[in-house]
Amino acid sequence: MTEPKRALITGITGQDGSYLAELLLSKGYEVHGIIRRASTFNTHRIDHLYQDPHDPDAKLFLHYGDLTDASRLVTLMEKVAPHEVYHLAAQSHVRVSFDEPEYTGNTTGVGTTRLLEAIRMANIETRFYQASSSEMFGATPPPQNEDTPFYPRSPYGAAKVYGYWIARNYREAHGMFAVNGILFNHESPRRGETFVTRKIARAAARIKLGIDKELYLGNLDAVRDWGYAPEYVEGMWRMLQADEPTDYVLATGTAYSVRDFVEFCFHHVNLDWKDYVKFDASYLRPTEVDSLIGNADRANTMLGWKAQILPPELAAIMTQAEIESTTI
Ligand code: NDP
Ligand code: GDR
Repeated sequence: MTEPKRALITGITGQDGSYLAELLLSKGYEVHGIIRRASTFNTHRIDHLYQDPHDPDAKLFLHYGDLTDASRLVTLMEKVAPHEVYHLAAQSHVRVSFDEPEYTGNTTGVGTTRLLEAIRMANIETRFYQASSSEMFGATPPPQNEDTPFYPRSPYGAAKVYGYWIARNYREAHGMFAVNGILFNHESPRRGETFVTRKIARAAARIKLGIDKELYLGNLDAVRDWGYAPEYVEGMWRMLQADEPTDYVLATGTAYSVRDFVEFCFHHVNLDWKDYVKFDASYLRPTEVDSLIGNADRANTMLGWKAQILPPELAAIMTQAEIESTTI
């Protein structure tokens, strides 16, 4: 019997990590995830996947570790010896990165170098996925593709540009199979509650159910290209199965504003959003990214990947999930 493929996922407790773990387990992989020690449980997104490690058939294994702890990353690479590494861990909140720029640089930026260097130090042959972001394009006008120049507008965006180039450098300098997936916003019912789509879907449901009375938001004019997260983790996997390593944009190619997304969610629960949405300047960013609209032609041609779920349906899925999971 051939040995199953082993994958190591950083950020397995996050939105994407949880969907990717599901996908890889369904494909027969042995999945290893790095989790942070916290004083409260932080594994709720993957609890349904938990397997007792004593079970001889167990396929999911969790290990404590942190992107700021280089020596731990080396011992983990040696121990797991993964065939594929999906590097998803990051301080991923753009607004928070203005409050914590140094920490964001240390984890989201230099954390990528620590992981790449851990692979080299452990002397293993592996394929590496870097979670790059449309935030790297920042102020460069849409449409954006793999050749669009970067102009980051936040400490988060700047840290991701560093991560992009260090991954490319390990590909070019050390011959590593390192790939940048430049992903535009992708959402789901598992999205963190402080990102705008989940915040809106949750509020629409809670207002409908009589729990909340209003929703405070910042800039309603920002335009984003929102896709559905489970489709995007499939794209990540396809990138690492290609014959040659290169970089790919994943996006839907659609353009809707935050205001449009508010309308979709409130429409789903038959409410007029104008009666409930209020402005709070604390949600504005010192420098905003006005418009991100991706062109995913390369992923379509080379990987056969195409987004299926578009923002109006996405908003309905997310709002319905909130209605069903909220207890009054
Ligand atoms: P989440 O914020 O949901 O998850 C982030 C993950 O990183 C969590 O598992 C978190 O652990 C972990 N993490 C944070 N800091 C550290 C650290 N110092 N050491 C170890 N682990 C850490 O992000 P998403 O799932 O949405 O995104 C996945 C990746 O893709 C991120 O790198 C993000 O920047 C990037 N990205 C996301 C896009 C999106 O639209 N979702 C678009 C483009 C890029 P814990 O649970 O303990 O907090
Ligand atoms: P983004 O996502 O910054 O695009 O980063 P977010 O949902 O935080 O913001 C999207 C847009 O909505 C506007 N906005 C608000 N945002 C939040 N969070 N809260 C509010 O109340 C609010 N009101 C208006 C923002 O100004 C912004 O224009 C996400 C993250 O997942 C990154 O990790 C990832 O790299 C990018 O998507 C692609």
